[in-house]
Amino acid sequence: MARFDHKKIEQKWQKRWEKERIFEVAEEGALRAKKYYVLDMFPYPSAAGLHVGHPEGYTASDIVARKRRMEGYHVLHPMGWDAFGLPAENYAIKTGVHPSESTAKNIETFRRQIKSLGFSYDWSREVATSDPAYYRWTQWLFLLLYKHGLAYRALANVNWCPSCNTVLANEQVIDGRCERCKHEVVQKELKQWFFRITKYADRLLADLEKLDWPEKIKAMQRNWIGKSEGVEVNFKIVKTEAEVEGRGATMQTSAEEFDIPVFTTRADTLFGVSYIVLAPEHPLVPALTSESEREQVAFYIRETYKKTELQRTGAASEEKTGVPLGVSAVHPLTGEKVPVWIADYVLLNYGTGAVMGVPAHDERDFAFAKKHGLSVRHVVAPPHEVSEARHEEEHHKKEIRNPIRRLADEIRNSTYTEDGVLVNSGEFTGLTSSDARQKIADALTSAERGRRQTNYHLRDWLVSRQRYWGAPIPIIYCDSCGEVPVPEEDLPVKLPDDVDFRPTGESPLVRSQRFHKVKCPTCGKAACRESDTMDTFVDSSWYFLRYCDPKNKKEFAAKETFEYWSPVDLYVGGAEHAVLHLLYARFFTKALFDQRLTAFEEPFLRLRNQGIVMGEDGQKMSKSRGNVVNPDEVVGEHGADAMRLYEMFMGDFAEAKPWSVQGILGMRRFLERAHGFVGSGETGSEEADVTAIVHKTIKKVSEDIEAFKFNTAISALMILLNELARASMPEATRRFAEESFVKLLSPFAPHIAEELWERLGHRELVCRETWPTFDPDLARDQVVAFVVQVNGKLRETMRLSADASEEDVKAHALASPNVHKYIEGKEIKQVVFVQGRLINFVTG
Ligand code: ANZ
Ligand code: ZN
Repeated sequence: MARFDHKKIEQKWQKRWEKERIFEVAEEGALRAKKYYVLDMFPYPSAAGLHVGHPEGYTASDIVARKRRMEGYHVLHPMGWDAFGLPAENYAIKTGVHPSESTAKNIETFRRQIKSLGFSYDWSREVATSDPAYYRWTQWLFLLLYKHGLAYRALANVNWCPSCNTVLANEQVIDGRCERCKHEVVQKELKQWFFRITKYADRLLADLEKLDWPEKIKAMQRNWIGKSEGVEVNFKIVKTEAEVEGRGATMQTSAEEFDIPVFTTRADTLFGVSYIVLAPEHPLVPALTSESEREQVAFYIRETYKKTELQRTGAASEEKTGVPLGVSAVHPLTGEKVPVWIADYVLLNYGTGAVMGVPAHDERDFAFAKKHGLSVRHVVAPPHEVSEARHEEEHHKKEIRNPIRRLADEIRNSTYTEDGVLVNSGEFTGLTSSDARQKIADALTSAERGRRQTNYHLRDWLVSRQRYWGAPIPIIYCDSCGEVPVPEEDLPVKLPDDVDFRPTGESPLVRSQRFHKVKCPTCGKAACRESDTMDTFVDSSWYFLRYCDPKNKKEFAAKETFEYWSPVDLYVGGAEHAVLHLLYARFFTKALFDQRLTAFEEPFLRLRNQGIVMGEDGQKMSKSRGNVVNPDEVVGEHGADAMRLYEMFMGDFAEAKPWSVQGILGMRRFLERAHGFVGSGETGSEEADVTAIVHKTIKKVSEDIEAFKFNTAISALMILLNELARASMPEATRRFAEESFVKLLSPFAPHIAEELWERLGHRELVCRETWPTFDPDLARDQVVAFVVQVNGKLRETMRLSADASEEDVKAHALASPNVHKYIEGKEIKQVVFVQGRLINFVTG
């Protein structure tokens, strides 16, 4: 038998797949067949090249794609490049190499590396987001959203990285620092483009229920959307003329009245309010501020602008700064007056930008009250304390009239943030928190002092970037016409290549006169182009649609093909995209659905995330640690099939796991054994029911692939090979066994599988064969006759699975009338159980 020369085998079969265009799917004819769209998250073609983490997901999706093809589906399995982005631009700034040049080079490396692993991609559908033929449609999508009021420009306080000279999205700010360069982020007010994703908050939340996604990812999305149900409570502020004019406190003839709504999820704590606090930027602050406080208020507001949202909303333990406005607000139910403050821990753009302070039941409020000497009133007590107090009254100290009131008087120097039972809360005293929330909401509503309100934490998506290497935003500004969308026939708005893209704080595109200075498409007067580019998440959140019809010049996809392939049946990629990418893609899909451009509301029906591949030392792979594994070396030395098998054998697909050279050698040995055995005529001497073993393996491998348990599927293949090598069997059985083995192996190790298939005398490719099916009767576990005894006497025999548990066998035995009549009315003192053979009940 020939040596297992993986290089030769890989080249031979990769060439043949390519030449016969095996993995290209054409629509003609396919449109009536059942389809399966299996997608990988496309990579950013970094200068570092492919990481061994990439092929983990790619191998899994390839196994499913290959199995589906063998099951008779038309399979769309594409690959492309998330090619715009900062690293290429930063590299250009450092080295002078144009981003288009370095990106093209990186793509070439990635493509070569990915191809070397024998994935069954339809390369005729490759896309790159930096290609004008692609971003023309990114711009088209922008205009579509614009036309429907889903893209708008607004002045916004943005996170600004002074080192990268760019705006950062909230999620790119980690602990107040730029995700990329770790420089401290500051706030800056700029006109920015936004996508109105908040309009879809409720649908994005509700439709999660329809998806077969990891529960963890759904939970992260829910949390990000952050639906919060509560009440808006109006506090009235009466500013007397004395306060209005800053004159003597005796003149109170004319007075100004303001209604300040606050948003709370804890209406049950309403009687515990000891102050009201507004966000410093709240528009009513100047009007509310009393003369005596004006200076210190103005100073505090200026200080607030220097802080990022993260610094403002930090831990409760951090110092809670703030200043009083010198006015008071009226409690809507008690009429009591409480002071009004501003503090930066309250944010302007959530809820109403104002909060009722309840120090006894909220950590941040507590910290604030302690620092500023504000009162703390407990109005919710832990349920057990309330029941103890009640108990005391009934049984011991009859003289205590109202134990709940008494509890409230024991003001503790701490917070109680859980739900409980209301104390010291007027007519609501004694209610549980959840009852009280309803009753208080009703009371406020009927008194017209409040109303129920639902808020979402989700913010609109800030999409403009003051950078070069991205898709230009297709808008023109004209002095006479204002904001003018670029007419569709003028798309794409191409990135100029003569730009000095070194960052200065303004968009580099402004410096290309050719690009920036244009004629207004409406009136023809001199105008200028929007010079910001789009967040690369815009490019990468609709690419899965383009794969359906990647060469179409007239539409983003022809309706017929598009509706055939979409939505994606299986999406595989890293969990780091749990929130943004997946949420944005879902938003686009819904926006297109509303314009009747798609027939589906969710883009990815099934999602699976791979775990991270760590270095051999169990640490994250990084250049500085020197534990990075180079896929080229692994493929070169051990072969693509061994690498693919090992990626899948490492452990639970979704879990993080360390790389191991020993592990890959094990896979290599398995392949060598398969290469030596299949078609060799070599035979063992053991008697075994080979047919049953093969059927069981077909069942196991088929089911494990569906369940993403690739490691146990590979184990089953290894066991099968061992059994075959030991067994003696007739020629026909041997043929059936070997062919089944090769077919089952083929999605995992496609190159060697083709080679072995050929050796078995086939001219056709194994990847075009039919996936083997199993006979359920043969695949069933071995059945044996169990002996059931009562006190050592045979009373029954039962046919059960050889590995049935004691519990199972016991249940079956006791259910038999033959056994039951000897046991009835007696106590079972002991049970003797012999696996696969016998059960004996000993009675007293
Ligand atoms: C009174 C109260 C008492 C609160 C209590 C909590 C506990 P979620 O669940 O995130 O919606 N809040 C409301 N608007 C705010 C803003 N703009 N900036 C900072 N904090 C704000 O949180 C709602 C709670 O967050 C609200 O309920 C409010 O504090 C605070 F024992 O009101 B609560
Ligand atoms: Zn004009």
